[in-house]
Amino acid sequence: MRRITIFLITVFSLTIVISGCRKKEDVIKIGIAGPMTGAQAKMGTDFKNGVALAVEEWNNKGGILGKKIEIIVGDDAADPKQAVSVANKLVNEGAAGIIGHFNSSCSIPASDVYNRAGIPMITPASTNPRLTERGYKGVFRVCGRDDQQGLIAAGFLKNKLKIKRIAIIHDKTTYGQGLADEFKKHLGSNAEIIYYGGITQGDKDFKTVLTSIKEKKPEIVYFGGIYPEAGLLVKQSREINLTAPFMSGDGSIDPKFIEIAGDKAAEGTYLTFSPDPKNIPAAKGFIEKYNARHGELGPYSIYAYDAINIMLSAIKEANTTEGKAVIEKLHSMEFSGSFGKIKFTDKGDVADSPYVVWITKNGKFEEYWKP
Ligand code: ABU
Repeated sequence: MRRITIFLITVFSLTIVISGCRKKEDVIKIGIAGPMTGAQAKMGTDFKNGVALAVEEWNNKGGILGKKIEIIVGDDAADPKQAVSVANKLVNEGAAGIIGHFNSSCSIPASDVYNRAGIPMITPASTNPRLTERGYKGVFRVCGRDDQQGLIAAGFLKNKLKIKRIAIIHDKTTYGQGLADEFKKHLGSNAEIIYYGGITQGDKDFKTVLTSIKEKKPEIVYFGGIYPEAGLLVKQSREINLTAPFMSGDGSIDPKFIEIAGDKAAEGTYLTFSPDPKNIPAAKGFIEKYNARHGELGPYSIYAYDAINIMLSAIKEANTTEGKAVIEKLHSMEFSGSFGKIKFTDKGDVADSPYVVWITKNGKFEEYWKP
């Protein structure tokens, strides 16, 4: 009897182990990482929505390598320490690749984890140059870089607005301060920087710093940071009658910025970002699908869609989920994305990533100036 019991327990345990292994191998897991909660949760949601649409399309066509694709979501809450925990969790759960993170301050430390694990990551949105300057072969981005974005913002002030008295605020993050510094560097000695200083992400009252900036009579206020603080800065500027136009980067170009600032206060704000995808024929199909399913496109929904499509195409072409082979494929392949052809440089940046200047008008963003 005892023998039979041991035999049955062994068979039962083996069945669990085998079915557990089989379950693991039945799907290809891709990790999606970004701020899913907190003030920047809209960006994480945009990522998830873009990625989910692509995965649905792939799964409807049968998946890849005979397997369905499964998304595993990691919420970094825009916090660098949480990003590292999330990265370890996604690796331990068997992610074959990562789409994320949003914040450069999260993507950079998380990429150490993915690099050690030998799996590729493609960020749709992290623009700080340092991300792809550390020699990690498996780190890619489909967006541009802040050295390119800062150059365009400075060129706009010099060549189009022709103004010189500039106040610069940043949010002390890798992205925000990095972008502010690139902008300042490219302004050169012609500009008069009448204020340069940081605020803290998550703070709600910026009237003290704005009052001190107002006294210096800037012709424009530039902000390196993300839309929650950008919206409050613009709203509170107008409340204290600081009327100088406001300019920011890709981290602020979300409808939430206008919602927080209010239509009237946000009117005339300049923002650097990539050209309007609505004018790009290859993006039409995705935009229509996204609008029908989720409403207005977020700035990085389309980048997330392209990023996952590139990752899945590389897995398909490599004919394996083995990290080294997929990374090699990502370096060698050319991909037709929503913005046109995408080819990665040796560093993992996109070879071509144009920036233009947008403006807010009547509660909407529209393209305004091309260099
Ligand atoms: N590039 C927009 C904000 C995300 C980041 O780079 O931190």
